[in-house]
Order: sequence, then C-alpha cells, then structure tokens
Amino acid sequence: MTATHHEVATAAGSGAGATARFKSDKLAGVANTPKERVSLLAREVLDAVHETIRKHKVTYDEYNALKSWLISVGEDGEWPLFLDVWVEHVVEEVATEHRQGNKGTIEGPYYVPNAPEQGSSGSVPTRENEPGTPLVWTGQVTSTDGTALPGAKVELWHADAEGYYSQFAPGIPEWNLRASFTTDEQGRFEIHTVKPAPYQIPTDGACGKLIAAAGWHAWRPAHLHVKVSAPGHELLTAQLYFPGDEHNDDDIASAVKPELVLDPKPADNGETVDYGFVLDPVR
Ligand code: MBD
Ligand code: FE
Repeated sequence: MTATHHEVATAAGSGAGATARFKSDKLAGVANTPKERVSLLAREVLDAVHETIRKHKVTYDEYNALKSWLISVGEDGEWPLFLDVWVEHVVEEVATEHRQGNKGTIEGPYYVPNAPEQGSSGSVPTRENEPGTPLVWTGQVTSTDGTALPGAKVELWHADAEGYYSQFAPGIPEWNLRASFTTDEQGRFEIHTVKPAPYQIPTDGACGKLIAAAGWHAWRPAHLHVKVSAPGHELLTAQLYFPGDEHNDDDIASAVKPELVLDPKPADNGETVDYGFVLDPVR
C-alpha cells in the first residue's frame, strides 16, 4: 500500500489499542503483588519525587504542568507507550541479567498473541505489493549447551515500511507483518518479510508533547520484534536492528544492544540475513 491511508493514525487510536491489549494479556499476577512490596516501592518512588522537588525547587506552575500532563497521558491512552518507552528497558535488564543465552530487549506496546502460523519456512502475511525491501531471514534456535531446539516458536511482529503496526494503526489488514514460525528438526527457520521503517512516537499525544516540550527527538530505529520460546526454556523477547540506522545510538526507548544488530547482505531482490537464538533452560 502506498500513501493512501484514508484514516489517519492518531495517538489516541493506537493508545486505546495498546491499553486494551495490555488489559487482556498482561493482568495475570498483577493482583498478587505483596503489600510489603507495594509499600516499599511506592515509598521509594515517592521519596525520589520529593527529593527532586527539593533539589530543583519545583514551582507550583511546574507542579501543575506535571499534573496536566499526567491527566493527558491517561486521556490519550498512552500509559502503555510511556512506560514501555521510558521504563521497561530497566525492568528487562533486571529480569534477564542471569541469562547465559541470547540478549533480549523490551517488548513494547504492540505485541498481539496468536498470530497466523506459517510452519518453519514461509512469509509473514503482507498486502499485495507490500512496500519495503524484501528480507529473507534464516536462523537456528539452540539451547545454551548447543543442542538444536526443534519445535521452538519464533513469533515475529514489526512495523511496515511507513512505520505503522497492524492492529494499532487504521487501514492495515489484521495480522499484516505478524506471524508465528515453528523450527524444523534442525531447529531452523526461514522467514520472508520486508524491512520496517524507523518508528516515530505519535506527535499528537501526551508522549509526543513531553518530547516536544523537552526538545528531545521522537524516534526508535527500525526494528523487528520477536518472542522465541521452547519447552523447558525461558521465553526470549527481543528486537533486531539494522546497521547504519541513525537512531541505533540514541533510541528514545533505550532498547538497542550491540548483540541485536543484524548483519544483512544484499541479495537478488532485497537482502538476506542469518541470525539465530540461544535460549536459557528454565532454572
Ligand atoms: C514501538 O514500536 C516499540 O517497539 C516500543 C518499545 C515503543 C513504542 C513503539
Ligand atoms: Fe516496535
């Protein structure tokens, strides 16, 4: 599809989608947070806020600017976006620091479970004439001891060549550029897709307003999201990046790691890349 979006992507539109996804997928375990943990963490976060106010002599105008902005984060449905861009990377760091296998990174707000299954080799669902450089990606999933993992699941989701995600921006077919692959007897997979564009945080919502007010930029480098799983192994959530992207060094979401930058090679009609995953056995 070329630039023929009749419906315009809005911050509130993708925010509502991300909020609904979060509520339906991620609430298991939320209600069980022990009282002692809630009290400790809430206390220390509030202490840090109080300390910042004292240190910088925050004024009533600044306090009201914060209050107004927090209200708009909720109104725009941007709590998932805000937290995943500015907080999740440290949660991911702490959650995975014990791992010997593949580096992972943040999930972000746009994962949808149960994407169409394509076997060990195939194409992600695309529109006719899907824009973007074709990419053929081969790889193997192994355990930390080197054994291949047949039947491992590689779930892939990514933005299109205009930087939009299906199911969160309007006018894109459901499941576009989303699929689930299963590794063959050798633990291998082959995925046909197109290269995504860099992603810009919506400029018309609360997160975009913070970025503009602070004079920051709104960009994430182009990336492929994956979840890789196999029985008896820890789920790996990662993103893969492309060399030379100007935002690999200053991702607004702080989610790039050198181990996650691909090394694609030019091919007849696009590019090819080999990148596999090493999963940690469950401890
Ligand atoms: C994205 O596509 C993304 O991956 C993250 C982490 C945040 C916002 C949009
Ligand atoms: Fe993303």
